Amino acid sequence: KRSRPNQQQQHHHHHQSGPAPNLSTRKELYERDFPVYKQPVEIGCFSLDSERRFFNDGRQMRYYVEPERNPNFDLRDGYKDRYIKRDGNVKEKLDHILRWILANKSKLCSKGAAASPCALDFDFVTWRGHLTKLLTTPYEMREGWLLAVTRFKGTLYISEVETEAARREQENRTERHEEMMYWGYKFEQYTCADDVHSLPDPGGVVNTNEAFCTVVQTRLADHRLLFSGEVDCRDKDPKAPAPPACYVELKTSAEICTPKQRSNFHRFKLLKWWAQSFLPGVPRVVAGFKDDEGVVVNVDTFPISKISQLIKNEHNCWKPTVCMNFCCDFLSFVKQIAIEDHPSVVYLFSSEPRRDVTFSVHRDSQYSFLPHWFVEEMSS
Ligand code: 0WD
Ligand code: CA
Repeated sequence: KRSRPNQQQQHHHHHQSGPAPNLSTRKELYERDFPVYKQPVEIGCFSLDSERRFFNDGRQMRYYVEPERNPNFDLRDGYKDRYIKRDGNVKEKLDHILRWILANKSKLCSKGAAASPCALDFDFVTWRGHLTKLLTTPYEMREGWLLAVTRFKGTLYISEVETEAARREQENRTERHEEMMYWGYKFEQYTCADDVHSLPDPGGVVNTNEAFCTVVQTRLADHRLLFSGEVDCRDKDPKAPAPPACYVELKTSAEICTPKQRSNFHRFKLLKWWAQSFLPGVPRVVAGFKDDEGVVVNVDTFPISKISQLIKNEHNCWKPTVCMNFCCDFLSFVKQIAIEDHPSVVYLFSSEPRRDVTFSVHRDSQYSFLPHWFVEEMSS
């Protein structure tokens, strides 16, 4: 059983008073020029099959088949009898990304001194989803996060730790909520085909173990990043641009009937959608708007590059530059704090809404996440 991180040693310094200040999440502090964010480049991909086995290839790639504008897709169909749900109790941490790194070791590693046989040319390795959480932090009023960081051979690995609040929410999920989580995957099945020339198969089984993930390289200011994110499907046109520009992100959202609903959609949903797809350079989100019965009543495409204009009329709305500057400053903060280079040392960063980001240090604890098979192979 793990102890709660806030019972561990805490550091509560302020800027003036010491070498280890916490990081503010106040949005006003991040309203600066947009930082340099290099065009993300896909340097590889991997697939997870129906049994969650890893493959260093794109076998799980799917192809987008544009639906009608008003399709009436029944998202409840198959929930009881054609749904295989991934086991959420298995915490995979960074394992799949680490497997991908080992499978591509020869092209990634720059040989250093004899003492460090393989050093990556990256400052950070993480999931895209963790970076999305960082981007939205200055606007997050409900959920906190815990990010574990380990410095190993100069690279900082970032892996999420489930918060107590998230664990409780998962345990207390209603049957209705459980079913609604299926709806997003069902929408994917209505709009994705397994092959370039085939059509979607709404009569098939939805298996959420299956995934196709892109691995991208980019730079945010002076932070060299390697991250991976799950991609729903790609444009099937052979003349479509190369990845990630051909990728399509699929979403479902409640049908918008009132000005209040539209405003909330702009202020909260579009922030999450923008952050998630902007990071890997996925250019568009296709959204299925569903009614309370789980029927998709209309479908709309949102180009990521148009989202910031779309929200400009919204009062007190989020700003992309705040998201990116906060993420950038958080990564600088991590570089400054996570000094000791050791695979079992974890710097645990903690965020709660409207609070500064704090951290604590843990040696050989339950937070250590770099597996032995990774540490050993990177050391030889
Ligand atoms: O804490 C996490 N987020 C972890 C994610 C811990 C361990 C593993 N993963 C991995 C899985 O291998 C999964 O394939 O998450 C991968 C997706 O990573 P991501 O792209 O960085 O995550 P995110 O951007 O949050 O989610 C992308 C999609 C989701 O689609 P929507 O449209 O709902 O954003 O990945 C799915 C989901 O379909 N997804 C997950 N699949 C498996 N395990 C998970 C998860 N923990 N979280 C989201
Ligand atoms: Ca999706």
